Amino acid sequence: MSFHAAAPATTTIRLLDSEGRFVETDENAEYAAAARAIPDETLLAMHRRMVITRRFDHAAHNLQRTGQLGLWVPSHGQEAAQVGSVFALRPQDHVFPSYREHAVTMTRGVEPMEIISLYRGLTHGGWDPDERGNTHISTLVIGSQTLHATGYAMGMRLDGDVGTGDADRDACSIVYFGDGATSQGDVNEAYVFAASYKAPVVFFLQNNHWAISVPVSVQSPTPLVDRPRGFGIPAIKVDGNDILASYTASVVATDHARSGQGPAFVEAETYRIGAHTSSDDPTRYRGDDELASWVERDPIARSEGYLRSRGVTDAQLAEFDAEGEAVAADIRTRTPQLVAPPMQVMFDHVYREPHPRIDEQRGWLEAYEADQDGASHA
Ligand SMILES: Cc1ncc(C[n+]2csc(CCOP(=O)(O)OP(=O)(O)O)c2C)c(N)n1
Ligand SMILES: [Mg+2]
Repeated sequence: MSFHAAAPATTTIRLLDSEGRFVETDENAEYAAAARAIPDETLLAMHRRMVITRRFDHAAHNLQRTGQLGLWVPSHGQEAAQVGSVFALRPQDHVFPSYREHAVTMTRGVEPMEIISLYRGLTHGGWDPDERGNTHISTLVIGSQTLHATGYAMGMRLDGDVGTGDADRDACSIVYFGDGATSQGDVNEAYVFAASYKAPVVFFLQNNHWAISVPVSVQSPTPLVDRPRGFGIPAIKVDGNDILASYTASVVATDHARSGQGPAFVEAETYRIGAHTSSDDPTRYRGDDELASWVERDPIARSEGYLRSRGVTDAQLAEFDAEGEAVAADIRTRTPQLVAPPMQVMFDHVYREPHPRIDEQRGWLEAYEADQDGASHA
């Protein structure tokens, strides 16, 4: 399915209604055909990942409320957008997440405790992309990861890793960012470079309607999906709480990028059910009715409805709940046991190679600590 032919520009691709019933229309026909071909094992694997992430997210939030984490960034409500997109990736693709993509990073092999350690303030990002499915560390500087992903994709193109037709070689990068990030200069510069250099990068926007307390209507008078089109990047909007739409659109977008035709863009319309972070109180700026209308479109309930219509049993679904509970129990046990590393490690990953200014600062700290030690023994 070609990106341009896939659907009219004004369509929001939706394949599951709020009860999880399959919806087929003239406009979504190509996506519907692709969705019907998804094997049951993939549907189950995606559902499992969503359920585990939701349970992990709640447990981590509770750990923050009991003082075990410095901060938590909830992902509740955005599971289908994240899981559908990451399941479209191949091992050789590279992932550039922001701070809320727990389902994405865990699917690529990041350990739950690595995410927990980050939000306990014990690491600067804490994993090696080479060992974690080419998952680069979470970027908290809004939008800057779009440039990292674009630059990486430009390199992939220079290396000849696009358009060879070899499924194990052709690669793309995917970058996750939010509606608020679209207002950053970095994001728009990334669009320019990606389009000009035909970089194999997929821009995956999770429009969760809020940038902390600023509604998306303030970010742009035009639909966000129209912006990349102005830069020459083909773009599609999907119901981001619909796992089938998120997955099929991401397959189309990543295939487009890997084929050498240049960047692609997916806007997944979703909603942040929880607070922006554990430091935020959303009742100060949004109403109960808005929240309730999105709770009704819960991505996990819709996926579950669809799976049941395909004959998945209570017992199978209960297994995923049990797995999620085991992950939650594990982080509850292990988080209080985490040990703070020596202060010097904060210099370790500033640069990949040794750097004289960093060595100088590390040396200063060591001398200072030795001096303090000496003073306390005097
Ligand atoms: C460059 C920069 N400016 C401001 C901030 C403060 N900040 C943190 S999160 C956020 C809102 C981001 O909203 P959005 O892009 O929609 O992502 P979401 O949190 O909704 O997932 C802001 C302004 C930041 N981290 N980096
Ligand atoms: Mg947002």
